Amino acid sequence: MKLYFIPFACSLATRIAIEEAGLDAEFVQVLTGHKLPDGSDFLSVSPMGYVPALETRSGITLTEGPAVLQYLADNAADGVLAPALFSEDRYRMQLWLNFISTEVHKAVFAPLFAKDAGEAEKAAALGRVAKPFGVLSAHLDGREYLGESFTVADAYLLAVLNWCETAGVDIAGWPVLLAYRTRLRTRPSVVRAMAVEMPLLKAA
Ligand SMILES: N[C@@H](CCC(=O)N[C@@H](CS)C(=O)NCC(=O)O)C(=O)O
Repeated sequence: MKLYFIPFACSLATRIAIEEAGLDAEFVQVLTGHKLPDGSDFLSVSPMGYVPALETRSGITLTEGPAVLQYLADNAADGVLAPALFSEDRYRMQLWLNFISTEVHKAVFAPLFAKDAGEAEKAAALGRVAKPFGVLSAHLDGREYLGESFTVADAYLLAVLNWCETAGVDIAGWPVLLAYRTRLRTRPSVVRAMAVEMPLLKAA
């Protein structure tokens, strides 16, 4: 498997999943201007220019984080990254993957990081934080994970919550989310994944 990533982007969730499950993958960093280290164009792999993108062993290319994460989960040992297929818990995990992707990642953080977003757009994005963070906070109150055990949805949420400070979102206003992020950052797979990507982020 070949995993295309940008340090500390949402693709961090896929690295955490790979670490968590002990899967074998080659990582390829996407550089400025959608260039790949061999000089080729990442847009020929991922037409939107988005990470994560995954080339599977069978040769298909998957984009869209929730799809990539579920592919990894289905190629890991049972129960390591996701509840069993067709179980209620599996659908709940899918619910959270979609929620994080649409209500948090794209609705809030994408505009806050977008170079072409104006002040009004950024202010509107900040105004959209409270509702989904409130939902997540209420759900995680008294729970260790989004589901019964750690899944790729937690990896995705952690990757997104990592952006709060850079994006100007004061996570201290949601103590449950802050505690969840602090806890997950001590998980060995998360520690390893972040340790690999931090020097790459600093060098980028
Ligand atoms: N819909 C995509 C969005 C992925 C996405 O926004 N990726 C960002 C990093 S978090 C990216 O690759 N940005 C680089 C760019 O836009 O050129 C998904 O869910 O995977």
